[in-house]
Amino acid sequence: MAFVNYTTGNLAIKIVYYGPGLSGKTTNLRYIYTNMDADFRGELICLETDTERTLFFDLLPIKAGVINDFKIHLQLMTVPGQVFYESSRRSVLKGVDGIVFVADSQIPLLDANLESFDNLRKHLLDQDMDLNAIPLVFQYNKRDLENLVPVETFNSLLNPHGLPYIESCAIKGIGVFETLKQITKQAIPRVKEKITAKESRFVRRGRMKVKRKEEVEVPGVKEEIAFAAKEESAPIRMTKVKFKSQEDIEKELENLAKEFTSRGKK
Ligand SMILES: Nc1nc2c(ncn2[C@@H]2O[C@H](COP(=O)(O)OP(=O)(O)OP(=O)(O)O)[C@@H](O)[C@H]2O)c(=O)[nH]1
Ligand SMILES: [Mg+2]
Repeated sequence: MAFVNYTTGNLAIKIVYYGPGLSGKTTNLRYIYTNMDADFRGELICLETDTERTLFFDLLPIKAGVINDFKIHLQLMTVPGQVFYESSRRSVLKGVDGIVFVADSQIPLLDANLESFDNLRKHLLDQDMDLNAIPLVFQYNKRDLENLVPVETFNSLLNPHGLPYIESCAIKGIGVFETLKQITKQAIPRVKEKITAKESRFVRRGRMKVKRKEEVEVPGVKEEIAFAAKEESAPIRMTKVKFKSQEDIEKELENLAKEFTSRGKK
């Protein structure tokens, strides 16, 4: 669930990039980082092994714009795809507001994609979340390679409900910003709904205007965001944390989520 701080006027929305190992999740975040105006994004935090595989998660905070006077922050996170990092994936999914499923389009990896998708469904169910009720976008990545799973096959196996999907080549940035736009377009109205429903139980609180019990406005949340991409890529500077205990990571994840919403008091 998104974190809202009515005193600072900040709203943090958590978007998780999920998918099998090496499908290109971290590559998406790196591309966004290097191609986004530095004023609009924070540092890229990567917790990875010596071989650059994601160990716990990657995190990229993004200021998605001020709408009216509500500041929207996106927390883009990836899970580690390697099968044995189950507990890290579970932790990262806590409180998720939107999911990008990054599939690897190479035919030999079809089963790995399906397993990862089942794994996602299972982790969400364990946390009482229904995959069908969460904003979801598919990214069929590595379309530059040969021997590819046809898009129709992916759609019939992973995406029978016809949700948005993007064919991408994340290393070249093709489809990366389009994916981000699609998921925020879905996630923002949902977050707005949830907050409205939740807060309607309370009377006047900070910046919320309560008219009648069920008629509550969350100021400044609109459905679509224009990302401030720039023409030249920035050199990548990221904070790499090599080793931490699972417990430390869990705490860090919670703090990070809260931290964004408490920044920049008005
Ligand atoms: N050819 C090609 N390679 C890609 C593409 N996207 C990512 N890669 C490469 O695939 C490899 C894995 O990419 P990552 O982004 O690290 O994969 P990941 O999903 O974060 O992997 P884990 O952290 O282990 O789960 C890297 O060598 C990338 O350069 C693509 O669109 N085309
Ligand atoms: Mg990764």
